[in-house]
Amino acid sequence: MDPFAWTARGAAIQFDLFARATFFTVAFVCLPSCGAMAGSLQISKAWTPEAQIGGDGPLLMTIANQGSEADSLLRARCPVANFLEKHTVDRGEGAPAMRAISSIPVPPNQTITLTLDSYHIMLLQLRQSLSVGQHFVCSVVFAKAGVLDVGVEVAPGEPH
Ligand SMILES: [Cu+2]
Repeated sequence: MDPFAWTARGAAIQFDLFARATFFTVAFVCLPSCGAMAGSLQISKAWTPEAQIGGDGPLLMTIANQGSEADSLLRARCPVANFLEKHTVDRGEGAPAMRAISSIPVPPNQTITLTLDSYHIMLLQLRQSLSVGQHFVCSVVFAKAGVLDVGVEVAPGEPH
């Protein structure tokens, strides 16, 4: 066997084990749902609907900026998805359409809620199926607040 292929396969298996370990650890530590806080930002009610492996789905959450400076959500990474994008929804002529953007603005002294018809994060190419009640952790990176580890719940709607 080609040694490079073997190495790549070993790395993929290690990553998969890591993702599973993270997934199950969070399931125990983070019930029913986790809040995360860094600097003047607080994230709550992070959730995603159920979805099939290989599919896409929105990652939604509430972000409270209690500071007097604007921040912005630069990127996110979740063990359950191969890629993530930040999206907004354009409403021109015709049907509303999602569009990838480079960052999501988080204005000062405001609480924003990501929704499917406004700013949101999109999980692309899910590495596993997601069913209601599961939990996982995503890293969300902000320009000023830095990295927040956010517990995400798979839910039929916004958690209470
Ligand atoms: Cu989207």
